[in-house]
Amino acid sequence: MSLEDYGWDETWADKLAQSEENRGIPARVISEHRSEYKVHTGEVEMSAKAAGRLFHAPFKQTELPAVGDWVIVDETDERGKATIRSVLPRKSTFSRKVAGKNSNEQVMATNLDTVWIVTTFGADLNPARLERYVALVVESGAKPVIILAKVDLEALPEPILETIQLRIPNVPIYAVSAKAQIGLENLNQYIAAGQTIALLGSSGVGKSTIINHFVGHELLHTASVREKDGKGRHTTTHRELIFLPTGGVLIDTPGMRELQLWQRDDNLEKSFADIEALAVGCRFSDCSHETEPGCAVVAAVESGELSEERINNYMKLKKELTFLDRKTDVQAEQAERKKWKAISKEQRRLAQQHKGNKKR
Ligand SMILES: Nc1nc2c(ncn2[C@@H]2O[C@H](COP(=O)(O)OP(=O)(O)OP(=O)(O)O)[C@@H](O)[C@H]2O)c(=O)[nH]1
Ligand SMILES: [Mg+2]
Ligand SMILES: [Zn+2]
Repeated sequence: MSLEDYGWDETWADKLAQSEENRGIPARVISEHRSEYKVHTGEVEMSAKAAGRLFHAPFKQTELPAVGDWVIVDETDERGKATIRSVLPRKSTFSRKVAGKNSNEQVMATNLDTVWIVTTFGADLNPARLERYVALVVESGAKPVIILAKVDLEALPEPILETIQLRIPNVPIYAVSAKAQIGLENLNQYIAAGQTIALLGSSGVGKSTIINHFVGHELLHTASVREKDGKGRHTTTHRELIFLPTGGVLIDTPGMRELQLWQRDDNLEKSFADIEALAVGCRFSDCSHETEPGCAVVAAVESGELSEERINNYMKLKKELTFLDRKTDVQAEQAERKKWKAISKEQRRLAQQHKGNKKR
């Protein structure tokens, strides 16, 4: 295996050459566990930690090494541990809002070419959520692909794929079964030396089982879903990069518990290009497509050109994004206020000192 099999190419070599901290060897981050990293140099795998300077300004939390990153590591120390000196600029960043109150961004995986969004028919099949995953993947800079897994379990109602496809146009959808070996050959086209693919989806949908198929043996632990509600058991607990014998890289991820969209709404435009195109015909340029007269979007729903479901989903997503934006604004404002407080305090202190000096 060489670095090229893992995705290294001239673009990365250029980035390395341009990097300030370019003494050391390039490696790819395979996993992260409590700030302990595993990296691979193409020759060996080693443990590594991030250099202290990466924890301080001007570096942001989101710039710390993440699974999928190309990094520069130096020689291992006496304990066999390498230090990650720097992270090469990413070509794509998959992140999400951290579950919980604060709208903080969490980087999940980087430098992805494709993301396989895995779902199953039945309780897990939720077109609105699929749409959100797709928006998130497009936002990250990677290409989304939808995989309807475990199709051996239930006979799919004929039009189900078409229904999803109508709702989410331009994203390939494949029905597969890793157990019964159905449809997997359709996924081969994404696997190639240098290509990085991450698998996303709820726990128990069969992500690790699909990866095991491409690895060729039971590399990853899998576990049956709970009988009473069909929910997975969160068997995979951390993100991990897996090098395929054929070249190419798959990233296994734990089943997602909560998926919220991360601010910027230009991806909304990309995912709902049809609605944005219709909106050009609205009488008011800031039309909310709710109550305004001369709304081309409402007209399209009325004429049946646009499905009611799709417009509802668009509205829901838009509301969620506005909410997140507002939340981020409030946080930014608070941080700003805190900063000014500190500055004026410092000024008062200096003024006092100045007075004191004069008296003396
Ligand atoms: N019938 C059937 N079962 C499958 C198929 N693929 C996976 N399974 C089973 O579904 C269960 C969950 O599979 P996993 O691969 O562990 O699911 P996962 O998505 O990795 O789940 P987490 O790691 O918890 O996120 C296991 O018992 C698998 O054997 C399939 O194609 N058909
Ligand atoms: Mg798993
Ligand atoms: Zn309108």
